[in-house]
Amino acid sequence: MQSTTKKLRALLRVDLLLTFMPGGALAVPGGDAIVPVVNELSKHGGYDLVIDCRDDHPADHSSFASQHPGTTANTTVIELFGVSQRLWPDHAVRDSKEWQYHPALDLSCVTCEFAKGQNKKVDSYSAFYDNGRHVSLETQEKYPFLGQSTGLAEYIKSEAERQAASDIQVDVCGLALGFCVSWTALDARSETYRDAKFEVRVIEDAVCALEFTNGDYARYISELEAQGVEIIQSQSVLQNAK
Ligand code: VGL
Ligand code: ZN
Repeated sequence: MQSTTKKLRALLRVDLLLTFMPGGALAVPGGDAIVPVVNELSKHGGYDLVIDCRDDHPADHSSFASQHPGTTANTTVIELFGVSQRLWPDHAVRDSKEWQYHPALDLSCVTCEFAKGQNKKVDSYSAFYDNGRHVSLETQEKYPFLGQSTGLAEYIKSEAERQAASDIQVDVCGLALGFCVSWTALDARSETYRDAKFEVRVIEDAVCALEFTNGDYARYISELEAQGVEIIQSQSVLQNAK
């Protein structure tokens, strides 16, 4: 008898919101150029799950420089409940215009959406867990709200079980490399299913980076590769889906 093994394949589309596009409050230069690539992948990449991950902040989120007098957006780094926090311009405020998806983003093949960054006390770059996940146990015990799951890992694993898949592969695209894309990919890589790590890939021509200093891009890529995240191009996904 021929044995068949199914791999569950998920595409995570990170933060394709107006707020991160040129003209938005936390614009990623060139961020809108990836939208057609993301659409193509979503439609023709052969994915079992296409998941939108959405930054979803209250207006007084503590990652906003506006909440901390005397600080500068994009530059100042503070400590919040024991977690290092770069401060940002007000962005992705729930129900605001900029919280909407880019109008050219195809939503027709989206399986579901996961929100992050809803708790004003802690930021959430990753679509899996808030930024408090990586602090010491001592700090987590002091601030028990740190390190919450969004439910994304549980959802992907339950879908894999339901579809009788033996492995899970997660592809990550969207904005911004270095922050939400990288943290999401690295958290995915730390997950296991049936005793194996998730296979994780970042689709390089379907992401765009927020760079502050020379060499940031290369550093982001090497940090991903060091954790076993594969860097691939959309063409190879589309070719293999045929
Ligand atoms: C992001 C900073 C703050 C991102 C979100 O999408 O990369 N970066 N919130
Ligand atoms: Zn944010």
